[in-house]
Amino acid sequence: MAVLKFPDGFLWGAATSAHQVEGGNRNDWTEWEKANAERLAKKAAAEFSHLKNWPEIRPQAENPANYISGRACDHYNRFREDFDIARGLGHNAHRFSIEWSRIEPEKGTFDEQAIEHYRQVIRALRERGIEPFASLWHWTNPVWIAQQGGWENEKTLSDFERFVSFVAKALGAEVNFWIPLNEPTVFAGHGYVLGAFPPQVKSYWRANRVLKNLENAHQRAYRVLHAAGSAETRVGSVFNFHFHTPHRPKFPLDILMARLLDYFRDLRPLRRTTDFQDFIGLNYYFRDTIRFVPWGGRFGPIDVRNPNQWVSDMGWDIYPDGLRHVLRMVGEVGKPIYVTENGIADASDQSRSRFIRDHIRAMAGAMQDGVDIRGYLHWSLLDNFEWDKGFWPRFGLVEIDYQTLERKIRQSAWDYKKIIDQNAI
Ligand code: IFM
Repeated sequence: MAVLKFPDGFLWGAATSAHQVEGGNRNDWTEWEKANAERLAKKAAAEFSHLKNWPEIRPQAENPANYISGRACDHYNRFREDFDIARGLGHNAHRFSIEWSRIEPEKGTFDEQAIEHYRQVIRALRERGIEPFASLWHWTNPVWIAQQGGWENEKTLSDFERFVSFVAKALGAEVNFWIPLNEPTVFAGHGYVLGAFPPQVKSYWRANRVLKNLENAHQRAYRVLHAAGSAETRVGSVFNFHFHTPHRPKFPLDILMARLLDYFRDLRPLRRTTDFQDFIGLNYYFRDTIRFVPWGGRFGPIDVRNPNQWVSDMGWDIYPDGLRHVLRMVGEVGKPIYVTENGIADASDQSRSRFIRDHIRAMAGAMQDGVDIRGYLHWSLLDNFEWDKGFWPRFGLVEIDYQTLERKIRQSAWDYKKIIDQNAI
């Protein structure tokens, strides 16, 4: 196979989010975890017993403690050790998030120590030659925000703007790449359509209001970050993209449904905020093969019929070439793209090296097609707390022993390093 070279200065690294790795948080998710851990453990069999690895995950998935984020990876205290690992693995970029509930635990009360913590995080990255990508909202909210109605309440827009402004003034000189929001459609879909995430609403109408508010919040954050930043400041939110492909490739209704999902599930908030994105953060995980059905599909007339030849521990249909497709689709917007997440739940680490290689090859293919891609951040640096699934899904380049908090570098992390060192695939 031909060797594909990446441009000099291409960014390579990994991503995390505060709630999933830090430990010791107090936000709307920690409240929800306490209230829902028993329920999640009870319904685990119904949800996951079809998975091949059910016997291995079962003890954890049926244990309520699995659903409490607790001390997570204790990354809040061990970030230097973790960044030493990232540097040793050749990373020159890292995405992390700043936890709003730490910075502003009560409305209008800002915690200087918390901001100092993130200043130290950013400096620790820079000292190791790693470019920080700072997310400002990765799904968690301070409890007081949830109490006032979260993202359904327009007041949250000005509250978020004030938080962003505070962070931008404090850290604007130290960060070039800002990500105001992570995956707004996933948040709205899981929290307000499927009812799987807090606040467990099932209403398209309310989901739509949340999405609109988030789009608006992004635009306000964009202005604030540029006003407080420098000529180097770059602002772009992160969007998750699925590869939707028709089950019957020539059947018009399957094609139409796949294109509708592209738009409503993935593209809409991006299109509505394009003028306020200096770059696009693109996340890609799996394929959904779409079939029109008159009734009873996963989304009404839309059903998902994946071939599932290669599945992750979570049952996601892995399809590396889908990354090339979504990159080409998003490339049409005409902004530079960073792949800000791409990864696999793979506890045995049997598939991760191939996953990384095949996806990076697909990304290189999109670059050959003319798409302007500037970096790749793998999800994730560490095993972490996978939201309503808890701790059993293992996404890390680095394995965490949750008893001892020992870090163990997986073989796939070294295989990824080879690609990084060569800057080629
Ligand atoms: O863990 C999540 C992350 O928080 C958002 N994007 C998808 C990842 C894997 O599910």
